[in-house]
Amino acid sequence: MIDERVITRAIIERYTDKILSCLDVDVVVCGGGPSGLVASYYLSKGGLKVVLFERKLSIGGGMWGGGMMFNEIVVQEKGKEILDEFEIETKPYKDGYYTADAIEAVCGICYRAKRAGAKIFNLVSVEDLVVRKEEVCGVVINWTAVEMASLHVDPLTVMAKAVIDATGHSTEVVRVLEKKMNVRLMTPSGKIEGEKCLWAEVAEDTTLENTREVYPGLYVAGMGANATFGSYRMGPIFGGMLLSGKKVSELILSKLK
Ligand code: 48F
Repeated sequence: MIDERVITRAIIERYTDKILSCLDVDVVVCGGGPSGLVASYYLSKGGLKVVLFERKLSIGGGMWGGGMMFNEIVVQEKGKEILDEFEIETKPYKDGYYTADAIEAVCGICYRAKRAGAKIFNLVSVEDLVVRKEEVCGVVINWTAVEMASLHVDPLTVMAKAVIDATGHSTEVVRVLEKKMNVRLMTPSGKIEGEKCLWAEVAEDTTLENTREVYPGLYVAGMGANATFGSYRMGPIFGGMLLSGKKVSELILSKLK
């Protein structure tokens, strides 16, 4: 016999337990695209308590659609090594280029991040930060549905030792800090430098260089790193995103461990 009351109670209780266990964590990852998911995996594997908030219903960001909805992605040798770790199949294309199925890549990375211990919440947007003594020490979250309906509903907070802005092109979290706190970021101008047009070769390298702390307690990874530090976009080659997720995890692990 199936009792609807049990189903409802199970969902509410389990979700409540899950979110209660994430109110004070080591790392909050904002955005569940490739860089945020890879970072969550390595950070969790390294023993840190990690929670990821993704605005949309689906995790995966810009990876599902490959290039222009042709759902294949391209990675170079170093990116392939990360996909190998996730046991995602890659096929050699030309010297130094590999392809992978975008769906397998998203699902595989997400699955392993979760199994490594990361808590993942979809349908939740990071709308603000908690900043104390010139250091980011938490995020302010709300249901995406509240945001979409422009409802006047106050948010809740999650405290963290480190926050990663992995929100992609929009660099939403860094933008909030810049707009509200009038702070000097660790960029050349002290502000968000802004994304440049597409140049895959340069952008892939600079994504890694730009993956770093941009303000005490706040790190940038993925496309957001290039947008913050004023570099190029790269289009549907994803090695830089994967490597950026790994690099930000190493930076945070060496700081917190
Ligand atoms: O854009 P996205 O995939 O970020 P990424 O990891 O990868 C970029 C590539 O997909 C591609 C590219 C190159 O290869 O240029 O664009 O840097 O994923 C970002 C995720 O963050 C979510 C958004 O819905 C997406 O899934 N997001 C954005 N703002 C917020 C957010 C927010 N304020 N709170 C929660 N999630």
